Amino acid sequence: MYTKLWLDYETEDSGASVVFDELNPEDGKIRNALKELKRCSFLKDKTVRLRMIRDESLREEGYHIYGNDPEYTVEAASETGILYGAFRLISLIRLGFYEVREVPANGLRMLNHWDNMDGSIERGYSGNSFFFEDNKLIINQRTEDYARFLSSVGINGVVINNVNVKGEACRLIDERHLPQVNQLAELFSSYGVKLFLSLNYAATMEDEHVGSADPLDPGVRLWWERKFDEVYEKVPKLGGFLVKADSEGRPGPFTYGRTQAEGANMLARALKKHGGILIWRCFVYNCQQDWRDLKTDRARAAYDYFHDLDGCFDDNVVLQIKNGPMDFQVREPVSPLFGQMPRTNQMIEFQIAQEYTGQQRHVCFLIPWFKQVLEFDTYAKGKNPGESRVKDIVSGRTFDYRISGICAVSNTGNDENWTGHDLAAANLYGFGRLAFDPELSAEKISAEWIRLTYGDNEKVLRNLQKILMMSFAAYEKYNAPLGIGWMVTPSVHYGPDPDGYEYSSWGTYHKADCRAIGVERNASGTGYAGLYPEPNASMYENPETTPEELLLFFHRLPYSYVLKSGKTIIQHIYDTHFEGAEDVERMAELFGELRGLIDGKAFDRIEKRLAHQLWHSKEWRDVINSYFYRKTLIEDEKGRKLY
Ligand code: GCV
Repeated sequence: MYTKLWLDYETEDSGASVVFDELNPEDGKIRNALKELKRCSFLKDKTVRLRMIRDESLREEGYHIYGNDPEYTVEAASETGILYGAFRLISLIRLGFYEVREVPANGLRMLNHWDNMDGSIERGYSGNSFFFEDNKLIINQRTEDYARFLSSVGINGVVINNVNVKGEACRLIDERHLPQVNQLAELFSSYGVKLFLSLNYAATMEDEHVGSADPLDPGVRLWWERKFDEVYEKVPKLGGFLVKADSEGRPGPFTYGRTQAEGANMLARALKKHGGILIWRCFVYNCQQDWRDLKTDRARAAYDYFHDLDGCFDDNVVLQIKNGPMDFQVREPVSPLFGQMPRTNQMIEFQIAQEYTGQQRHVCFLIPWFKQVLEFDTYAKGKNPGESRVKDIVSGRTFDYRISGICAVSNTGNDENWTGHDLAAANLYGFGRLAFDPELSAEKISAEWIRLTYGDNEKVLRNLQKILMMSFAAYEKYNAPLGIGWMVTPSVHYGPDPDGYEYSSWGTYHKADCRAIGVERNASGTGYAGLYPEPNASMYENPETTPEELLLFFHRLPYSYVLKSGKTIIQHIYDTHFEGAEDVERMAELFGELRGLIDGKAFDRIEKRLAHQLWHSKEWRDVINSYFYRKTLIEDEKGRKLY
């Protein structure tokens, strides 16, 4: 058994009576819309008219919903729009109905699963995969419920296997798995979601007749053409492929002295006639760096490898760029690639799997953070407001991209509650809603999720919303300070270990000594700050104008440097770490007040995780504060206990 998250309204066929207008009730999406409306007992005695209309402004996925109790109409220009509209109507009725006309802002709204075919999940914190077990695909009711979740929040694409394609996953595009891949593609498609696969770039190496993965080798090209012909014959609705190349041990075009564009285009051309798209990741960097090397800056890597290739990628390639230049730290600047490749399709990659943000054992509602990233103005089109914020770029508006959008590394697994921490489901729901409509506020999204999941009790809404809305800031406070990142335990990425990555090959250093901390990334350092268009380059160049939450990411500064608050860096570190743990204490209290108001099993699960978070936040606090105390021997002004 598993919970049904925000769609927990299943009852016997007792919902709305549905009238069809200009549409085929036999279409899979329409059938699913009908099924959904029939499931809702609160729609009993209501009539819902589903109407297909010609209205270009609604495009492929928009809808118009209007009506007065007990009669409602969902209009759309496609079956997908009708299905999304039906889901939206259901939540609107539960939340308080008002008329809406909505069209998604982003073309691609995807989830990436890092699921392996043996059933494990890389960076998975909620059990095993529900897509794979023992090197086989799983398709069951849970798969369908997952498709319902995605569709209900407007997610329209899913990559089911890990970008690190290994073992049996290399054979996911072979005859033996394709019938099931097709079954899955059909199932998802009937919910308006396209299926994608991650691809092993070097698959051709395993064919003894080819023995190469050089993108300019005609034998390699021919192999992929034939392979995609076979795949699309068996899986006609496949959306395309995602590739991680030349990164963290994955093979890629660099092995042959070719560029990332040559590698991507080779695959994209073979996909073109099938209408498939190729999503190519920009997470390319040297993970064998010498920590003594003070010149190489990992933060620059994606920009240095990709920026000059603008205009070289085919039009069915889209570059998938992580939100920041490093790797999903709790605070990073926005990747400087956004806005600086006007002739190359781009999409942004977030991570709702909480690899560095508490691994779904800590509450960390990420939507306020994602909003900050999306609102960041790249000034790529000069100073006109609203033209080149990250959200304008990835929605394709700024440069008229043919393909663009938003994706996130998924946080789901086969745990009873899907996401390990019950409250982590707010990130799944919230990501979908935000990808559909980046204008939604984090407050609105969290309120919707709470009410759809836990009902309308005012206190539940108030307390849970407070917990969610304070959680990201709390986590940031007890984590690595002022944007410096990477004070986690290596490899598992959980718990504090301030020097864990300091003398490693991963390029992630804070360089704390007894006098100063931080990496100089302005012109006198690695020059990273200068990669941004003005006025951002100048803003980051100077510590006085750098946003303080990123101060140590951009600058190396003495502990005595005074922040705008009037506090020194060292005092700020002490204070924020004490505050972070206090915030968690408050979160646990707020939750404790909800005993008896939410389902007992869910209550117990959340209470246990909050107790762990409280203990762990104190561990973070004491380790980080003691680390800096021992480095600097500077006392806490408030005389609190340091070790
Ligand atoms: C899938 C980080 C993670 C890896 C992950 C990688 C990536 O480095 O720790 O587990 O690999 O990002 O995004 O490809």
